[in-house]
Amino acid sequence: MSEFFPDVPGPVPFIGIDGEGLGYRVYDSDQMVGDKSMADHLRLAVCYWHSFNWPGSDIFGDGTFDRPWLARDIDPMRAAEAKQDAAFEFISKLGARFFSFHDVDMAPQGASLKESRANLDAMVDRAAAKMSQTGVELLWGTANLFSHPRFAAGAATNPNPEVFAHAAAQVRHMLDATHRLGGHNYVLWGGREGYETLLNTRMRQEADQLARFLSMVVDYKRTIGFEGTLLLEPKPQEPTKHQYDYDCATVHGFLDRYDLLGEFKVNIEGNHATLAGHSFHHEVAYAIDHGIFGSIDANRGDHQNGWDTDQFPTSVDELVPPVYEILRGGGFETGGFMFDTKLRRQSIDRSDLFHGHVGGIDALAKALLVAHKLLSERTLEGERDRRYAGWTDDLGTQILSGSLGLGELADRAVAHNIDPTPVSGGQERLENEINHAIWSTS
Ligand code: XUL
Ligand code: CO
Repeated sequence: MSEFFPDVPGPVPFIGIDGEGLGYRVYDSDQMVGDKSMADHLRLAVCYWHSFNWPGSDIFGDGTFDRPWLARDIDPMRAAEAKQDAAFEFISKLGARFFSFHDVDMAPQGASLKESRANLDAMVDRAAAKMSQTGVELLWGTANLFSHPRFAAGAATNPNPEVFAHAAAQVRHMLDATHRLGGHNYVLWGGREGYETLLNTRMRQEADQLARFLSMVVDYKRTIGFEGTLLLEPKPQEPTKHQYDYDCATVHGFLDRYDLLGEFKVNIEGNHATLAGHSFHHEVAYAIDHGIFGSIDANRGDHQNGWDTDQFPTSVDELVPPVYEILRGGGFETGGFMFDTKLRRQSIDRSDLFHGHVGGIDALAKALLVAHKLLSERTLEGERDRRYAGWTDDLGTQILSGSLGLGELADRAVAHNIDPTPVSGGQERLENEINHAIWSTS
């Protein structure tokens, strides 16, 4: 079998900061950072769709990339095999431990659900063999419930229950496939679980449908003994005007309302956080603090654009805070950094796919080193402890334990003339500490 990336003959090497050519300048997979290697901290994954199943088209223009298996005149199963060969060649040369895929990325859709299922089963068998040859593992599987016209008005939230049923068939099958491949997680991104206009929408009805769908997924997971984590991926809009899984706090409230807390965690995407009007830092900190953190889709947006550009995450400044919160929370359990990233349309050399991933991985590795330093020196935790110290003293613990009511507390405040002196939040000093940690970490 001929190689698709002959210009990258073997595994991408670690070349160090002054190295030349294609290689990792910071990411040294076996280097220990605290008690874990870089590879074990970052749990890197490549996505099948943007990297192998997208021709480089956009809404104004055709595909620009050299992806021969996407040509129209090839037999669909032979095309899927060529794509899979190239994907596994890439993932192993890159040295990533994991990959992720949608059902429709890996196998062509047939004329019926049965035929689609047979196609996917054949490709999953082939993937299983590739995985055991290369040691690559599945971070997560997912079903594409947004591309086909039948899903234009949503999948689980569609006004037509037959669409719900079709989606159930796809999800059941992808859960089976993910389980068969030893997947560590299963993702549901509700790309069209939302609305285009409220004029024709019953929001409460759609929320009930979505919750019912998710409960069915939980039950089925138990039936087959799948032990991976179920993840919901928040996004506020695009493609729909409004998406119900808007951000982490909205997903959290939804899970609580429908008694599904504990069954799902979140898969946070950097660019989805910024589309929701939050920072990536905010979304990760929220999830860590509320016990729903699961995994990351690593990418970034463009500060001038209001859409999902899915660029490679190259800004260490932007990565340090979220990586810090992940470390503070104890790191990934079943999740990882999955590169939900797209090349720019002009990046047409085959090796550009390597450059994009290598640069993003190096930026994450640098952020990891800085975050580890900040955590081990307690730069932020020391500050946070001091700032909230009152809540571990008598007054704070009595308020939080519920032993004081509003009247008693007010009486105490009046009797002692409680009149606290404002203290500095020290924001600039802390921002400088972060910069110092970035500049001084090698
Ligand atoms: C879309 C997105 C998806 C999900 C998987 O914005 O991020 O690729 O990650 O369906
Ligand atoms: Co994503």
